[in-house]
Amino acid sequence: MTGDARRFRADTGWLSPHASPHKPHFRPPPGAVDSHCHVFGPGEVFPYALERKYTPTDAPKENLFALRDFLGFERNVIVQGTCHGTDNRALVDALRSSGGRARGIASLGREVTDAQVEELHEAGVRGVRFNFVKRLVDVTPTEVLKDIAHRIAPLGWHVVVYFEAADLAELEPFFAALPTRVIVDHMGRPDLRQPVDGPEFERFVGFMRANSHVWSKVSGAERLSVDGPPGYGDFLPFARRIVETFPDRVLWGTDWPHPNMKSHMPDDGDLVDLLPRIAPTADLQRRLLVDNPMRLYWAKPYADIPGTTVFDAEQSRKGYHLNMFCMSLMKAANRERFKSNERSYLNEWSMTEEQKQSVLDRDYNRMIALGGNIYFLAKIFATDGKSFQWAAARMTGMSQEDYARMMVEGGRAYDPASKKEGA
Ligand code: 0GY
Repeated sequence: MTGDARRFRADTGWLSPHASPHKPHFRPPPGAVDSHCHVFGPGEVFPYALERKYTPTDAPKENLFALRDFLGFERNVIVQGTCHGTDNRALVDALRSSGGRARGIASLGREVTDAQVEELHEAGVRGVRFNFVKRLVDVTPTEVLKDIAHRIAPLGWHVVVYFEAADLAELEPFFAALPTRVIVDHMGRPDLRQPVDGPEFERFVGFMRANSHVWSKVSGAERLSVDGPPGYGDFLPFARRIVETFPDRVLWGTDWPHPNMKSHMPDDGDLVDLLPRIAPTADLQRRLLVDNPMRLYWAKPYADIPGTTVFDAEQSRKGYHLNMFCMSLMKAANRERFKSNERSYLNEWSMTEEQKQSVLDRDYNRMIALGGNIYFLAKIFATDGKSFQWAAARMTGMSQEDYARMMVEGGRAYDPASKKEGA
């Protein structure tokens, strides 16, 4: 392509993102993820696709990352916009520049090679987007989409789907049969003038209820609301119903830079301020903004090794004060102070209440889950006059004698009930 052809002019009347959103009053919990946003271009570097249905103003990664920090988020999930077609280069570039703080959802054509999919995975892509909104794309036949879904499933990726509420009935069997999790953009675009318990939204809730692999983004207030800014009042009961009914299957995102908005360009601070009204408790907020997206996008491949917690950087950060408390017990004077009043000594450390309680309970498995490292925790049981063997037996729920015999006889597979090696 020549230099000239790379100069793009945004569509007439195109609305650019808000230049100076206000600082949200709501502070997202630590580790919050904006799970639906885009990067567009810059067109000079990453040309827009020939088959696009709109030409936006550039919305580069630098602006997205600055907004992330300003709004109080830590991570992004960047969704390939239709204006880039199946050319994921702008997305990959943003992911690679994010220092591991962004994951991506790509668009793939049937011609994509396994090597290309591997490369996308390595860059941080964790899903593929199927778009059924006719004003945005020439819809791809479901047979092709099914093939793609089966190719990406072994990587642990999922499928993000975007469709209009009226098309759910027809698409439902296809979504139900997909071999991966299915994440619905903007609650399947309900008509907010209809009641929240009316037939259209009941169909969507029923669809989620019947399909435990289906999740929803409770985003898109600015697109769906008829009431409009700043409160987007008609959006709230719909989003809140989904959050309260499916608290472990919801995500939220800004949808920056809000492509194709015609009525207004939202202030992203207003959108963040809707969160406590969509997810009214701290627990729901943490699941929506941290736990769910982390599970979906930053899951550790070693997180489910039975009986093992890998002491990685995250655990180390989490357990820092707990482990420093343990190290303090190296000094006899500190051991004395701890033994004379455990609670008051623990209160000198900026540990969480849960960490303190786990120490008081001598619950070593809990301490490990909360970031404790056994080599530091050893200072606690040494202070109690106990050995490593005593601690290991306690953590596995065995007597010290059975534990010792198991180790002598070759390790974990020993079954103390039969006093023999297990299967
Ligand atoms: C959204 C919604 C829209 C556009 C796209 O990829 C896109 O072009 O997602 C829309 O126009 O409704 O989620 O950003």
